[in-house]
This record gives sequence, C-alpha cells and structure tokens, in this order.
Amino acid sequence: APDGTLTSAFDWGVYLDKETSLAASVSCFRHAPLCVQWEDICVGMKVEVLNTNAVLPSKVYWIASVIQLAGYKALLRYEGFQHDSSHDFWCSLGTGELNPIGWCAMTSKLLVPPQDVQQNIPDWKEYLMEKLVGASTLPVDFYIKVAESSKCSMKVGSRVEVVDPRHISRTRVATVDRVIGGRLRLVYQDLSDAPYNTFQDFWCHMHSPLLHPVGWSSAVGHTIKVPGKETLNRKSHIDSSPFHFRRPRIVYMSGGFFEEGMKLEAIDPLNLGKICIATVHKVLLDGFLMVGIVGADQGADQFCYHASSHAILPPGFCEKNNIPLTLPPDCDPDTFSWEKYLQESQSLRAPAMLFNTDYPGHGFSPNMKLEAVDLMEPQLVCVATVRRHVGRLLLIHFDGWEDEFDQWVDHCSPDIYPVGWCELTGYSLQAPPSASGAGKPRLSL
Ligand code: MLZ
Repeated sequence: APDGTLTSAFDWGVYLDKETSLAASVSCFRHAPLCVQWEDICVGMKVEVLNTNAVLPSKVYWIASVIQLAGYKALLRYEGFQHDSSHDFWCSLGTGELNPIGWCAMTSKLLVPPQDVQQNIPDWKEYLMEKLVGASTLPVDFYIKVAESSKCSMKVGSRVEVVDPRHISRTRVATVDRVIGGRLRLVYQDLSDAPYNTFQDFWCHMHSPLLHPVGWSSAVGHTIKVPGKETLNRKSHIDSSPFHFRRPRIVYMSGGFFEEGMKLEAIDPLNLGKICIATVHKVLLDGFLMVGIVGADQGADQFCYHASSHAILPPGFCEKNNIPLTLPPDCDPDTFSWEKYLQESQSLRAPAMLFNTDYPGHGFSPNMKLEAVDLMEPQLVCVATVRRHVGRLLLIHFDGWEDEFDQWVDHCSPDIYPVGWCELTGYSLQAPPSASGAGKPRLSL
C-alpha cells in the first residue's frame, strides 16, 4: 500500500551508483511537477545547503555545487572539496533543503566551511568569489513553483467514472478518496457485487485515460455498471467538473474512420508487455472505440481506447519495429503474415492514416531509471528502467522483476515519474525485491 514501509529502506543515490545508470531528466515528464522549470536546473549550479560537516552547536550552512542530477535528486559537493568526492551527498530538489545563493545573507544564517576540507584556503571570501562568478543558482521563486505545480484540481469527495477492473469493458462510479501527487485513490460506490475486500478501490492519475467525468459513459455509449439499490441512498457526493479531465484530442469521425470488424495491433490491456492482433468491436461517440484482443474472451475483455491512443497501432507496426507480435493461439508464428491473416479472416485492416502518429520526440533512452506505476496493481509506484523505446512508446521494466511484468507505455503517460517523485510527493516507492532484502525476483501471484 502507498503507506508501506519500503520507502525509507531504498536509497536512489546508492542504487544508481551501484547500477551505474542514469536517471531520466525531470524535463522528460511533461505532467511532473517542475518539468517546465527544469531548464534552469543544471550540473554545476551552486546552492546553499546545511553543512553537516561542522561541529558547532547551531545549524550552519555552506555553498555546494551540483555534481550530478538524477530526476529530482542532486548529488552535491561542498565548495572547497574540489576533486575530492568522499563527502558528496544526495539531496532532493523540491523538498526545500536547497536554497539559492544569497539565502543565508537574506535570512541571517551563518556560512561556515566544512571542517574536513584538506587544502589550505587562507581567504575563503576570495575563494568563494572566484568560484561563484558566472555560476547559476536556483531561481528565487523555485519553491513557489514547486507548490504551484503540485496543486491538484481533483477534490476528495468528487465522483467520477472509471474502468471496472473486474470487467474492463465497462465503467463504474467511484469517489475520490485520497489525492497524492495527482494520483487518486478511487473508492467504488457500489460494492454490491464485489466479494468483500477485492477491488474496492483503484488508483490512477488524475490525467489517466481510464478516468472520466460522471455522465461520460452514457454520453459516448460505453457500458456502465448499474448501481445497486443501496448505493442510491448513500450520502450524496459532488460530481467532479468535466473541466478537470484531460480531454483526448479531437478526431474526425466522418469520411474514413475506424469501422467495426477492422483489424489492428493493440497493447493488451491485461498484459501490457504484449502487443497483439485486435479487432474493432464497436465505434462509440467522440472518437472512442471498443477494441478486443483476438483470441481473448471476446465479451468481457473488450477495452475502450480513444482513436488517438498510443496503445492502438496499425497492422505491421510490430514487424516494422522488430517487436514480437503476440498471435492468437490458432495462428502459427512461423507462417504468419498480415496479408494472409486478413484474407483468411475476411477482414479489413484499419488504415494506417487513422492512427495517431504525432511524435514530437522525447528525452528517454534505454537504461534510464525512473519511477513507474505497475498498471496491473496501480497503487504501486516502482523502481523501473526504460528498456526500449519505439517512437512514442517506452517499454518499462520493473527492476528486480521478471520480464513478463514489463509494460509498454506512452512517453507522455501520467503513470511514469522522475526519480525522487515519491519522496517529493510523499507516495510510497516500491523498491526492487532484491534491494529490499526479499531475495530472488518473484513471479506474479
Ligand atoms: N502480486 C504480485 C505483485 C507484483 C508487483 C510487481 N510490480 C512490478 C507479487 O507479489 O508477486
């Protein structure tokens, strides 16, 4: 649970060092706090920070340089240590521990050099002046921006429509019960059909494509779970305002659009590491489609994707990008070809021009570390690595877990975060099982 205790045991700094990996920059995550401000943050920047290398009864501070950045975390070195890395330490940018140059003077704090500095510096003032010339520092309004960009418009108590995890082809009404870092704990209103304790709640980001305002299902023609009798008598809630939801881009549905029966490739909603052959089962309004993975349980497993979703792909996408296409059980992988498949199934391919091919580029590359939601257990934000990227898609691997847990997500997904996001927002981070002392990688339960 997000209140778990694994967080404190996991140290990103130590881990990155051990894995010799880099972390994706905050500027890669458009929905993340400070993404826009991140252009002012760079290696070499100077800050004022608590001096822990002093034996004085009161708190004193010193100037440090950013040696390395990893998501929201900065590796710092006090001025005076020069090339000596033995006192380097990680700090979080965003939690308020770091201050711009001039902060001590303004708030009457003492700047005192660390006691372990070996070199002989006769005049610290002169030394600092020299080091500070031309250096950049934190913008003065940095923490105001942190607070502003962490605001969430979705309020506790508001009602929404969200996918029913036990029956993914329909939605249910739920109430926002908690908000942490823009992630919502949603409690389903009607539990009349649920065995006690399973799927009473669901976590997703406020910009998740699975989340909709009340009334959305009937407006677009999506199935919604009819509330049981007792639900209607419960205390009333406020319906969330439709303005709080991320709207999918507008698609033109007239003159050439997806049609029932068309075949495509799609990320399997129940196995996000697999891209499969899929069928358009129904065209809803506003550009939404019900898509089913061929060979899966056709009724219950149909899933709603918007026509602009990154998760639906034109036939041939996998082959073109060297991704194994997951075939239905009755297809022979050695002889499969789309041409033959379409002919034999007497179906049409969804034309490539209907798919969203916008790709403005992104800063992710393989091996970069990040914090990512395990969308199969979406309360879990885990230590993860970008394994591959193919256009706008990223294949996310969860550190310490088998490859079968890997998940394809869009680079703009609101479910991936910079290193240090959990610490910044107070969400619980799931450490790799081996790093938290759990031993060998585990299989799915
Ligand atoms: N029930 C599963 C949880 C797996 C979570 C993996 N996240 C990457 C287990 O404990 O095996």
